[in-house]
Amino acid sequence: DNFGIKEALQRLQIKDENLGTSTGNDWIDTNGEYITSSSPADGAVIAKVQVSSREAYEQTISKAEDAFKVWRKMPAPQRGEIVRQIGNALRERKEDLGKLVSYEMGKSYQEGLGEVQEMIDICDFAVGLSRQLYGLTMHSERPGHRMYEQWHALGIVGIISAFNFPVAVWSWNTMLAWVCGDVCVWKPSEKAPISALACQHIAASVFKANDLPEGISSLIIGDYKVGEYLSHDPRVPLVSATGSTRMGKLVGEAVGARLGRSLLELGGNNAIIITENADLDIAIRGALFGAVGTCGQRCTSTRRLIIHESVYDEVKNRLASAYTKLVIGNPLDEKNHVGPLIDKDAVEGYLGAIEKVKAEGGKEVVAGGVLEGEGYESGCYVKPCIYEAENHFQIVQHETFAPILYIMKYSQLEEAIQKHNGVPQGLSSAIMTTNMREAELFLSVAGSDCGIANVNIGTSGAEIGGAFGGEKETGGGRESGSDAWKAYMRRQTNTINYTTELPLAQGIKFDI
Ligand code: UN1
Repeated sequence: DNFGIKEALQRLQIKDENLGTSTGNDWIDTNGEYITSSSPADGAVIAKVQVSSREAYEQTISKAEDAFKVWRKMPAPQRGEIVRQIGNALRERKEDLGKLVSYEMGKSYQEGLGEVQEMIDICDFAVGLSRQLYGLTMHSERPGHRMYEQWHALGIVGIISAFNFPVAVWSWNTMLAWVCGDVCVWKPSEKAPISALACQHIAASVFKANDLPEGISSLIIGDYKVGEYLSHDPRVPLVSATGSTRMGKLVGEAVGARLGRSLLELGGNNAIIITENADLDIAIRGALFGAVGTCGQRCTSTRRLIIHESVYDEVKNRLASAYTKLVIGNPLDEKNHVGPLIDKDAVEGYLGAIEKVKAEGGKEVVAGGVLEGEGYESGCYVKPCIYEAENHFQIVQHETFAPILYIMKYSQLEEAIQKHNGVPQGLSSAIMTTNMREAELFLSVAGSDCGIANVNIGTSGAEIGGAFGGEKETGGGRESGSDAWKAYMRRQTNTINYTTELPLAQGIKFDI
């Protein structure tokens, strides 16, 4: 029965055929076409979902505008209470939702559970945040004047998310946006829309139980054309987009052309520097999970290892031997370490990258290939592989969303850092060293140029408490923890005069 996925789908209110446009508890029928979501685990159809139309989008936006007028006036801690209830609803459905994510996306069940845990964590974070949306006070230069700043809700937040974290990315955005007083319209990846339907049901049930209006949590389904409704719409002051750099440039340009705000969290090309002072047991475990976890389909996946020449052969051999122990198969079966790629297009991308690295002179350390035979019928299972490569190779400069690891040698740390930063992307990074000078140089302004820089842990698996995102082609946006909430609000500076005089700032005299 495929690990109880049928029952999980029922409990998550997923039918064989589902509408795809929702303002919460109301679902809009467009009478239009459906997309079919199949599992890369076994190739079976999970469910169908209807694509949103322009008219349905208009209805959604108008409900969202109405809802914003109510929601923004509710005190932030009360909005936090709603998010607390959503967190509890997610706790109740953690196994079901984790299973669906695993089945629809292909990540291991453990990682599916981990993804739902990230949602629960951001709910907890947002609940606390709802009492802390702090602004500063300033001292006015004028007597009898008071100055301060306050943060107001922004309006409708559009969320475009990717297939690889089909539910957590939505939650990092919505839970913050909701406590900030915004309403959200979500366009999930058309490659994992069923997981999104499940989230919408969970959130909508909480809004309903609290007698809140439709339009606080909305869902639209479709490909990039539906995403364009959001990026071109001046009624959507913020579009938060997670996915490829190609997609991010299109969204950023469209939103920028109307001077809206975009929050972009795009591709990475994450590397680990392994120095001669590394604890190699930790370095190898960190690199292994970073490179093959989620079958290499995290934006934080480890793509490059930059290894000191004195430990190069040992790292290479130990990693190669660890790769032989990887068990690849159905992600719902907990004995397997690595599941499938998302679809056959991704398999093509993986095979193409292997061709390219070979053509550019890369040397095979662990061979890749598509798996065939029993259990691999979906055609999406591939072997994680390792190539010795040069940092300047075109294919190494490019993010391939697959378990291909490029390894290279260095002799001086400065040179390693140069290689490390010598790619167009700047998301996550790590150094493996027990030497304090090496670690601090890597974390200094002359070190890693990424949004995330770690010491003695891998590049993936960031906690929600920190701001998540990166520089350069990664897009510059920050989601999740720290003060990332500020992107979801508008800042207002207020000056109040409580005297009978009217002095002008900068000492300007203007008397008549
Ligand atoms: C992503 O791949 O888009 O740091 C997000 C990590 C996860 C999030 C990844 N917490 O690997």
